Amino acid sequence: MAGFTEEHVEQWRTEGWVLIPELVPAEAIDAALDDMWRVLPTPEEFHAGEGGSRQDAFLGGTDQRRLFSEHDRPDEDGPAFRNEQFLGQAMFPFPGSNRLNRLIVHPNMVGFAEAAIASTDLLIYQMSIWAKYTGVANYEQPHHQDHNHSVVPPRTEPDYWFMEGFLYLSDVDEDVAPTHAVRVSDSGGGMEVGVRTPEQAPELYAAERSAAGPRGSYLAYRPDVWHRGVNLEREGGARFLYGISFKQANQDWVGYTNVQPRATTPRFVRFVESCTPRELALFGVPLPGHAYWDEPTIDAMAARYPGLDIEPWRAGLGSGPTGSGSPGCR
Ligand SMILES: O=C(O)CCC(=O)C(=O)O
Repeated sequence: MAGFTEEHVEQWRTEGWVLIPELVPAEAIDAALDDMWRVLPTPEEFHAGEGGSRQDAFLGGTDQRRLFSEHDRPDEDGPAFRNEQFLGQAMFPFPGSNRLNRLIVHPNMVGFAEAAIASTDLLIYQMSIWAKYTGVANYEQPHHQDHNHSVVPPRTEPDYWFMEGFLYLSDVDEDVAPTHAVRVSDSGGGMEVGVRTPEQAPELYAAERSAAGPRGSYLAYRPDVWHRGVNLEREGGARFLYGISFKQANQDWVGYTNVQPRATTPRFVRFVESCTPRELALFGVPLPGHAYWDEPTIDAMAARYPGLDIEPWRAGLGSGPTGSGSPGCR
């Protein structure tokens, strides 16, 4: 249990969300930032209009904006979903040193997800960075629960839990839009479709708490938590969150980001080559000893990822599952 306590686990389970300050050490975040600046402008570059093609890519085209047009209520001042709030998503795997990619399997974060969900048979199903820069949009949202991580209405009992999460890649102070969230004991729990404006549900706005925290913090929340994004107020400010979410291995109905379309890119190959079997199991790679593996397939795996330590798979041939994943599942 590194970086978190029993209380953090208990709060996620009973209240639906928890902020774990500095779950990932700030040094690990800082060491990964050069990789992020290869795909997103720094706050200074963005606000000076000097982000070049990264800035253009962030602002996106009209097609990208239209994706969210069902939410578009640009004439309203108050909390609302607005297209521009959702610009600035950058998808794993990232180019560069591989450090930004490695954050996704940081042992403290994976350890927390395993402890809170009470399973070691987990998959990472969301892996993208979301950048917000002051002034791009009015980022103020209405309260809502996330229905967009599942193709069926999420059940809220422990057997069906999954964990949505944001790893903070920048310090998220009060004036750079910490997510606001309501404890399940304050909201009464359960899931309801749609948004709640301050007029419709003043009690949610009165009970909301800010999830401000330093970089390296991890905000973990369940789909039944009412929450909302708020506006960035700091002049020249920005906020960078890494959406990293975990589900149980049999939850086919839960999803968000698919890595498969990028699985043959050099950056993914490099990431795989840096992983242990347990880390790769988080992406669906069968553990050593799984029936999937025979000698030709292990040879093909070694050819596809030449730098991967393939020995655990060879040693596991015919031995049945290894590691602590559920026998035979992966
Ligand atoms: O950006 C945030 O702080 C939260 C955003 C959010 O809840 C959403 O867009 O569904």
